[in-house]
Amino acid sequence: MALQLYTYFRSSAAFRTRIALNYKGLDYEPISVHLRRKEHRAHAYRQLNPQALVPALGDDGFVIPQSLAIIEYLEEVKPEPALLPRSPQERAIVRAMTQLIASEMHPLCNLRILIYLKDELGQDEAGVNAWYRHWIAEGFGSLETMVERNSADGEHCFGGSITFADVCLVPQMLNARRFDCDLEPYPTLRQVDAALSSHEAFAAAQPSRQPDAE
Ligand SMILES: N[C@@H](CCC(=O)N[C@@H](CS)C(=O)NCC(=O)O)C(=O)O
Repeated sequence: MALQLYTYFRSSAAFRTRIALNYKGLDYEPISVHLRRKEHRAHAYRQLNPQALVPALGDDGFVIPQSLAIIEYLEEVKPEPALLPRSPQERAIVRAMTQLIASEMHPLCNLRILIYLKDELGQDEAGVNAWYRHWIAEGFGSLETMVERNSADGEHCFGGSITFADVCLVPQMLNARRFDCDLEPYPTLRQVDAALSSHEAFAAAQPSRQPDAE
């Protein structure tokens, strides 16, 4: 497979896809789309991804936007090593955790939301930070309980192996740290995050290790 990943080092949604690609041992060409320079809004990128967001995955002429669609696609085209458990019930729980992060938490804390709060709604830095920290606490509060119930070893969100939920957790934890969110109330999430961060698939996907890192 000749894969291209439209990515930005600091993008947590792109970070998810980098982890999944690494975990499955898939080579890809990273193509940097600089968000602060608004390269994602340029006509050429919109032609590829009308939503003007990163990531997007190119595969043989197809361009797939949305990080969850990308990781589901990778799971289908390269099922092993698996990022989903075997039973439908277990898969559903993993997808529920994944969506808690990617569909509930992340969209409220995304760059364009923070810029809108500041530029259009006149919020100062303290206001924007309060918004960010509120939604992180809402999401991680629930996720802490779910992971506590479902992790078999305290090193994975679900069971005893890496799943989509782990792929989404690590980037969201990094984001939360960047915004100085209080992570003390989430000991299980901190423990899982620490265990996963030393795994090479996660370490190599870190923003600081990307070719476009600043
Ligand atoms: N639901 C999308 C979210 C993608 C997204 O929001 N990407 C961010 C970077 S993490 C982005 O491109 N932001 C540009 C902007 O907000 O203008 C996904 O999972 O791929």
